[in-house]
Amino acid sequence: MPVQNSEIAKIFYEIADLLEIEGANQFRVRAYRNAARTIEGYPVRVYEMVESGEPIDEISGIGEDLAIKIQEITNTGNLVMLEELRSRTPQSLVKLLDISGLGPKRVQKLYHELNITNIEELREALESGKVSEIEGFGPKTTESILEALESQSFGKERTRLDIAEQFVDPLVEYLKGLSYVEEAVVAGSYRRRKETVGDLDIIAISEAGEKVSKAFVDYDSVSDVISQGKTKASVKLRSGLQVDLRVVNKDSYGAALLYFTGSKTHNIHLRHIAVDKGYKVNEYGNFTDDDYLLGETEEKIYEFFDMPIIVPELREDNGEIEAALNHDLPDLIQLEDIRGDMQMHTVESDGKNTLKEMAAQAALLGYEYIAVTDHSSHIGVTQGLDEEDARAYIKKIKAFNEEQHEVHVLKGVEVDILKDGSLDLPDEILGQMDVVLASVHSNFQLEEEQQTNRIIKALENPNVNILAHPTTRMIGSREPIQMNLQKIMDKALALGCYLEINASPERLDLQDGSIRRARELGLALVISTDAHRKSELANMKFGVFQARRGWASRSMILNTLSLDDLLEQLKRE
Ligand code: DGT
Ligand code: CA
Ligand code: CA
Ligand code: ZN
Repeated sequence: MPVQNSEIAKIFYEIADLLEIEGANQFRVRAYRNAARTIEGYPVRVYEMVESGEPIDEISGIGEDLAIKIQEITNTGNLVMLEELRSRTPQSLVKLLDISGLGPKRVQKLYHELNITNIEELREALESGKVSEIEGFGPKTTESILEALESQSFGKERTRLDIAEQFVDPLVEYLKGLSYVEEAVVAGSYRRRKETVGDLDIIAISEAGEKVSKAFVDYDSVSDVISQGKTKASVKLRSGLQVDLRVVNKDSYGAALLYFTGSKTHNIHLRHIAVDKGYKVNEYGNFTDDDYLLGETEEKIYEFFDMPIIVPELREDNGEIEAALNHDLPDLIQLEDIRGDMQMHTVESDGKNTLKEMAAQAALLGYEYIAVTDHSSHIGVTQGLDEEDARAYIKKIKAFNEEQHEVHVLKGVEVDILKDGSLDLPDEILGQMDVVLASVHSNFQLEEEQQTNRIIKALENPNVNILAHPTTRMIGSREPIQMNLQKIMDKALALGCYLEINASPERLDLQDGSIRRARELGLALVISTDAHRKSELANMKFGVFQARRGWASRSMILNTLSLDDLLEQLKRE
């Protein structure tokens, strides 16, 4: 069995964690963690590069030393260095790092002084009072670790961003509506716009922490109270989603927002910069010794580090801190930049609304154009367009545009890529479309080479403009197909076609790492909702969040162009 990128990444993640527990140099730790992330999201299987003799140290962030280690992993499935690390430091300690409040230093102490190697042993030692006998584990610390152990359920399910969103607004409004609450916002992975969230983290400003905490646990949809204190509380909503609340005063608002927005690795990187300068940062503010310096806003804290504010979507310690220090952060795309939507379905296939209804809704969103892209007929489950339907449909769109509406409708189609890479509608019909999306909707199981070739063959058809939902993954239910995305991106670039960022919150396909790769290659993308009813046109924001997490600028997203410029870009030789 060839070694997958995810397996290489897993080894490097573990090395980073173990080195950190051992107290290794931060740069070394970060190098492994960054390499893990790069390889995890790398569009080509690294073992294939090794096999074919392609230089892996040309992957950004992979130096000679890491390249040799990767070779060892792909050749043997193992890494001697990891075995050595594990013989010094038990692997199970890594799990303890997930407990909030427990950093590498403390984990190391627990191991050396009490021989604690896992969560069960930790719980026992906390309860018997042994932990509080160690230096650096005062009553406050042990209490907060115990609390974290109770409130964090390890390995629990994650919730899709759009589903979490449904609970966020009413809850935040409820808190803001309390007379003694000045401000309430959601931090955590939700604010970083991750595809899924483990729980919600809310920060509230108030002088009356205990009252806020009480009101929070009394909120209508709360089903369980996990903990309730003077400045914090933790609950489960009826949906099963956990929500953590922190109440802070104004002076600490920025610090708390920054800290609880995370990510953890972003925080740790910032803290190291502070320590190097002789300061301390935590969720209460920036300090010299014990003197509070600042912490009111995130801007002030970043400014303190000589950085412009870093938007939450970038805070993954994935190069954004270095970029901020160089004043070289990417100029990210915004929802307001989008001038049209490039994929949607109507009653002509499996959509719920008519062309007119979709166009009217798009006008409300302020769009200049939309592409209506009903399915071809191959998909058994949906009522797709056959040749005859497609001709009638083209006429219908022409007639619609002649009526002069606010929004111009592009004649489009989402044509199935058949097993052999041919397309489900004749070229003569595809040639009459303004935009042709090609999609994989079947034969997900093909092995990588066949799958890749099939997709490339489809792109080679000069009528095709966009590869829609490129990896076909569905969040939480379908893995990406096996494909060489790098090869496909290279091909798209050479042929003058594009890839889609599908904004449907259950797809979000491309993923952030692949978007970042497209950016490096100079390959433009489109963001489209794949709406099947008019309300789903509002999902564009999820695609924009995803694009931002992939460092995408406006200039690499085609549907930020005017209609004329867009049509120009869609032309193929
Ligand atoms: P999630 O909930 O799994 O989707 O991910 P997050 O990022 O929301 O993580 P969560 O809820 O455990 O914690 C919220 C933030 O609090 C996290 O992004 C960073 C910060 N944080 C939590 N634990 C630690 C820690 O031990 N050290 C540091 N520096 N920050 C932490
Ligand atoms: Ca969270
Ligand atoms: Ca949390
Ligand atoms: Zn589709």
